[in-house]
Amino acid sequence: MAALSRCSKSLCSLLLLVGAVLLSYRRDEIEPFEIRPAAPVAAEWQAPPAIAVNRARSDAIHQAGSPPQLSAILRAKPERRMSRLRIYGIARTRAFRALWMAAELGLDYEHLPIEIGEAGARAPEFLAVNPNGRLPFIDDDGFALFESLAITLYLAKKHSLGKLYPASLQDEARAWQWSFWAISEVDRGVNIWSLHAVRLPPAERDAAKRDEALKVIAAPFKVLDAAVAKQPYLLGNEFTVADLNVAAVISRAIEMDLSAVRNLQAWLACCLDRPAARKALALKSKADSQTPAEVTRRIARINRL
Ligand SMILES: N[C@@H](CCC(=O)N[C@@H](CS)C(=O)NCC(=O)O)C(=O)O
Repeated sequence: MAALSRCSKSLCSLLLLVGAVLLSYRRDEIEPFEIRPAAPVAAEWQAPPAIAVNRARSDAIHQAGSPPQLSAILRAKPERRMSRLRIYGIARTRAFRALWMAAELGLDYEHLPIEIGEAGARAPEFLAVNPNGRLPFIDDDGFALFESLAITLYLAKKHSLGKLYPASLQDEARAWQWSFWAISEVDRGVNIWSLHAVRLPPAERDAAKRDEALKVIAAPFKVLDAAVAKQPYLLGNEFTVADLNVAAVISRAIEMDLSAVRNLQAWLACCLDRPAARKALALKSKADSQTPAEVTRRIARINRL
């Protein structure tokens, strides 16, 4: 009997030992996938300190007036210096998109028409506000943002929810759909076409690049043509941020032969005829006409167009 009890005791110890080994093995196995509780979220979101620092740097640029081009800009428009919204980028660039949206919304903003590259957006002063180094970017009362269509979507949602910016979840998603579509399907093609058909000096235009660009945009243009054949605007009967984004991205296509896509042509002309679009286009045309050939060459080189 005593032998039996000794035997069952050692059996129990053995089982406990095996159990402990198995448990520790399983813990080793699952630990990397363990889900830990998230850090508590503050009741009200606060801008991280870096953004405040950036705004301070952006203010410092204004006060110092550096680089020289910027001090000239500031001298020309002293009354606007206190605007909460600053739009950076000469209107010839994708800054045109942000300028159009700001005009649609009737915003009080300050436009800082800085150039691309080392002479502007990639100068240390501007990289401090926008490390992405490309145009456009905005500083909205300390909130820094780059990517042209993120800027237009942000401004429309902030100032025109339910009008220029759709109120319903599905329409909002369709506005994103068209915006991402424009950036990924047609932005580069239209840009290459415009450089090699219009903007570069005639002797430097590359016909092969121009024709290839037309081939690339042909299919997406048919998609857009069909979308605006069945209704006046991309989301229905009203002009929204979806129209502004797509029309702004392909605005230079107004100079193409669009006879194969008549609905697109009529829709684009209608969007670009809006008073706010005309205002932004006037800035863009002026900047285009003042752009020396050397800068146009640099645009083609930097952006590999
Ligand atoms: N996807 C970006 C593209 C920005 C972009 O490429 N901007 C051009 C001017 S239109 C630029 O800054 N190029 C000069 C460079 O990359 O240094 C946007 O839509 O904002």
